[in-house]
Amino acid sequence: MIPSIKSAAFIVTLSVASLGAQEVVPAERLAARAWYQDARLGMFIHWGVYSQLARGEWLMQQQDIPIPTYEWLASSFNPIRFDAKTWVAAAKGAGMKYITITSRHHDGFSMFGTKATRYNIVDFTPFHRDPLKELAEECNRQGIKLFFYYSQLDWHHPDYFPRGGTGLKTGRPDTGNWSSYIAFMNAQLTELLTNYGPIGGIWFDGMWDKPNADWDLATTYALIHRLQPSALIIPNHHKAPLPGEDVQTFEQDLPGANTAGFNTKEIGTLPTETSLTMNNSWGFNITDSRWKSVPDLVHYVVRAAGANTNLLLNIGPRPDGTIQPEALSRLSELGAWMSKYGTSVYGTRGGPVSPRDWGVTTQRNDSVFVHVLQWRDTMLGMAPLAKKVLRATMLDTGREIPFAQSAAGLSLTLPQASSQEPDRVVVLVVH
Ligand code: JFZ
Repeated sequence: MIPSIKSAAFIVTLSVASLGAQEVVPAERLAARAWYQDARLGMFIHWGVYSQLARGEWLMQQQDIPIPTYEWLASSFNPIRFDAKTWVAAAKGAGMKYITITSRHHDGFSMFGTKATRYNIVDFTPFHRDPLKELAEECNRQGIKLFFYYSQLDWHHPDYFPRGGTGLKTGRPDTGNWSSYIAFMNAQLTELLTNYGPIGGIWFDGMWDKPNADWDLATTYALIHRLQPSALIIPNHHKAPLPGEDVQTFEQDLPGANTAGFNTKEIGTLPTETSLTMNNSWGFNITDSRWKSVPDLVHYVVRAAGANTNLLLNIGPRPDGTIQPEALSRLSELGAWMSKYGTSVYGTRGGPVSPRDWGVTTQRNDSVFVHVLQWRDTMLGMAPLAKKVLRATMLDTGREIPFAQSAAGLSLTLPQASSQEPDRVVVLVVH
């Protein structure tokens, strides 16, 4: 008896450590994860002191900007045209269900009112307002969930010591107390989870800077889940999920793909997300004009949904608080597509046929949505479905289309592809 009990316990421990699969997750958090998966599309916002430099969010590190110089930049930050209502309306108009915004990026500047440091937007700038509070209130009014991006890496805080791989030339003395730094982060996270109403969750980033440090994640994760039991923990550590985490996120790649070079191919059992830039930058970059086209953005949303993954699509607002017109127009055109075709995306999970070059499938109850993305012809042959197809209609017109189902697969006779439509969506009723 004893050896088998032991080995059963061992198996549980192993899988907790590797995939977080055997943890006891409270019902409210499981419900929050399901809500999150149903949402499918969110807005990522990178906005901070760095936006003034108009060169992305890494310039402090890339140009070795010393702390006093960067502090001057912070002290002059005054986004007088920031309007939470406009931002939330832009997200909502794009068909997005949540917003994930940088509360503090690697530069260490807090974009919210905090008692843990004076280096924050309320106390350190002439703006004196708390944009996260304004956003939280507006999100609440417009029915959008708000998540906070929070950098564990800090190029400014003296106690971020010993240092990691970046932020080495900002001029800090070679001393510092790591456990004070962890306490500082926990104090800030407590504020973020206490002062802004119900929060969707925390999106962590930067642990990769010091992969071997003692981050004491267990304490921080338990703190978050104690303060808000349905807040999700979404870490961008580029590793397989750890205990306490709720979503596995992938940067610029669908799960399993690794064009970015730093994403893991280990996929756990948690909900997944892909974050994506709309041009090639996260933070405002004034010369980055490599904007993705609207059809490409539609394809990203649909390919993510077909891979059972959320898409977190980024904007980098300007330092005055306005959003570039190139981004705004794409958001509203994406929203127009979502309002017409969103039923084949929202509330779905990856469909019965895994992603293919020609497109993807999604499903909800007895509906399977066939998304034909990359196929010029009218005849499409698909892999076999386990269930019987009762009816096939086009989502946009509601017209029935001919189909034939056999052991070899399913063939669909589609209307002609049109250059106007990025996706021909077929609704299959299956039984
Ligand atoms: C991280 C941030 O550094 C970046 O500024 C942005 O916020 C993005 C969403 O997340 O991006 C990374 C992090 C680590 C690596 C690459 C990009 N890495 O280890 O190569």
